[in-house]
Order: sequence, then structure tokens, then C-alpha cells
Amino acid sequence: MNRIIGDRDLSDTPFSPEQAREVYRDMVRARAFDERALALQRRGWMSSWPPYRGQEGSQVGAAAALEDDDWLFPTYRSNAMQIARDVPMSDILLFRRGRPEFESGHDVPNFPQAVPIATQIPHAAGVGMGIDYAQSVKGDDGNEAALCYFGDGATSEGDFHEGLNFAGVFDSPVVFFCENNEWAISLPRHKQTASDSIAVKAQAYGFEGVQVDGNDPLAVRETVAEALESARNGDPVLVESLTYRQGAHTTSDDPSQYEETREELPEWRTADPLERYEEYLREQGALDDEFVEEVENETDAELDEAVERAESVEPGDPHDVFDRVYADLPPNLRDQKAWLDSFLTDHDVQEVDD
Ligand SMILES: Cc1ncc(C[n+]2csc(CCOP(=O)(O)OP(=O)(O)O)c2C)c(N)n1
Repeated sequence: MNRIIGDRDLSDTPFSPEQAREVYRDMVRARAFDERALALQRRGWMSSWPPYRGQEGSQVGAAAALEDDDWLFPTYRSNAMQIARDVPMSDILLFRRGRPEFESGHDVPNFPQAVPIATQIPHAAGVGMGIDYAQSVKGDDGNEAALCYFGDGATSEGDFHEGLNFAGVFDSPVVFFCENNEWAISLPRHKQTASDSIAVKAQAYGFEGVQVDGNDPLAVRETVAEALESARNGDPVLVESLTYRQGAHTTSDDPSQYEETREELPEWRTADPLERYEEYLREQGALDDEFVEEVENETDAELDEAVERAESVEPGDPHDVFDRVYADLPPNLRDQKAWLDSFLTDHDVQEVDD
């Protein structure tokens, strides 16, 4: 288990105080964005929000290890990674509001976020195979790799097996980044798999699996950077980042219904990554009140601007969810569309928006 906080002085890590502060800045931005998005959802501003509170250390640490031209395969949960990669906050809000066509456009090499569980894993393996082909057969001189994000629940899907199997056989330059937040909705990790860990599953595919303290952003950054280096040399890696989902699965979920079954977890596992990291940086003399205040003020301004931009666009039409898949809707979806019509009429949706 790789860990820096509590085990090493900052001067014994590969990171300068400035790099460490930039990670802190992105964690503050990510935390504030999550809080604002949750509040907006509660006002009826968007239909649902999947909070990532507690997972910022893991996500920001992993994003910080990426080079600008590396590919990221995110999910609905990994918005802290997008923020750390400088995807505009307004783009994330517009996507959640059903208006992706109004996103500002950016050139960050991110795939669209996956909502079907694990489907992005074979995609990432395939992109990795494409990168390898371009380099070894066509002589492309790039050195990109792909980072594929997914949750512990995704490891029970067939796509997980297929993606890791292909990557192992074809030496695909991919890091599989499993963020183990303990829950797949209400299902705890010990009911997800009987394996000792998720990292150990990598053995079956012929490559390395490692565990890292996911509430320690510098340890995650170090681990993912090493894994990316290995992947660039044709050896994929499975990283299991152990963290904890502090909130609900989404705003449609009620965790009090299943919290009683919560396993006894060690303190480091449920610790708040932002508080813990701030304390560490202050102890190391790498952070002061002035910097914290500057980051908080800048983040407030960035958030206000993002919300203002997203609000300048009308929310998407709920009927859009029925478009773009079938030319002619099958009977079950026709029924659902009719149900939506009557629901919207009965509930006068305009009132919710006001
Ligand atoms: C293929 C598929 N099956 C089921 C679902 C419903 N579903 C949404 S989230 C979720 C749990 C996923 O848990 P995990 O992979 O641990 O990710 P987390 O939500 O914790 O980030 C499930 C089963 C889905 N979206 N896609």
C-alpha cells in the first residue's frame, strides 16, 4: 500500500511544495464544485447529481499524473478528475442540464463520461491498442497512454474481464484506475467480490496490480505516474485506489437505508482527504492562510461564472432522452414517453424551474 501522508516528509517525495499546492488547489475547486452542484440539484436545477465528496484526493491525484496528451476515460462519478484537467466547470453543468451542445469546447483528450457501468474499459483497451499500433507500425512518435477510471462495482462486469484481457495480451498502454469507494450503490465491497483485493485480479491478466491510499493525493499521483510509465513501455497496470464515498450514490439515493451494514473500516480509509491533506501541507510548511484564502476566493469566482454561463442556456427538453437511439421507438419506450408527457403536465415542470 503506497502512502505518503504520515509516512514521509514532503522533501522525501518527488513533489515540490508548489506542485503539492497545485494539487491542494484542485481539491478545493473539486470540493466546492461538488457542493454547489448538490445545492443546485436540490433546487430542481438538474435532475440528479452523483456526489464524489471524499474521493477528491484519489481523483485529483490521479489526474495530476496525466500528461496533457494522455487519454482519460471518465464516468459520471469522476468529475473531480475533469476539473483537475481544466475541463470548464460550466461544461460539466451544461452536460448535467441536458445541453451538451452548448459546452464551450476544449481540447482536453477526455472521452465522454460513461454511465453504463464498465463499458469504457474495453474502449480504453482499444484506444491503447490503437496508440500502440500508431507508434510501432506506423512510426508515430507520440508517447501517450490512457487512464481508464471505474468503480469497484465495475469489476464484476464482463467488460472488465474483456478489457483487461485484451490489454494484457496486446501490451496496451493503459492504466486501469479502480476507485474503490466501498460501495456500488448499496452493495458493499465484500459482497462485490470474494477476492482478497481488487488489485490482485490483475494477476489473471498477466500484469501488475497495486493498492494505494486513495485519501492521500500525493501517493495516488506517485502511484499513477509510475503506472503510466509502465504502460507507456507496454505493461498495463491495475491501480486500486482505496477511498470512501461520504455521501449518497446520487441525489436519488438514501444511504440511511443501508448504512447499518457499513463494514468496520480503518480510520485512514474514511478520513476526509481534503482536511487530512491541508493538515499535512501545513505541518510541512508548504501551505499558509494566505494561499488558502486566495484559492477559496478564486474558486468562488470560478464557480459563480460557471453557474452564470450554464444558466444562460435553457435546460434541455426531457423528451430528448428518447431521441438519437431509435428512428422508431419500440413499444415500451413509446409507453414511457407517454408517461413522461402526463407526468410533466401533472407536475407543471415550469414551476420547479422557477
Ligand atoms: C451496465 C449497467 N448496469 C447497471 C447500472 C446501474 N448502476 C448505476 S451506478 C451502479 C453502481 C456502480 O458502482 P461502482 O462501479 O462501484 O461505481 P460508483 O457509483 O461507486 O462510482 C449501478 C449498478 C448501470 N448504470 N449500468
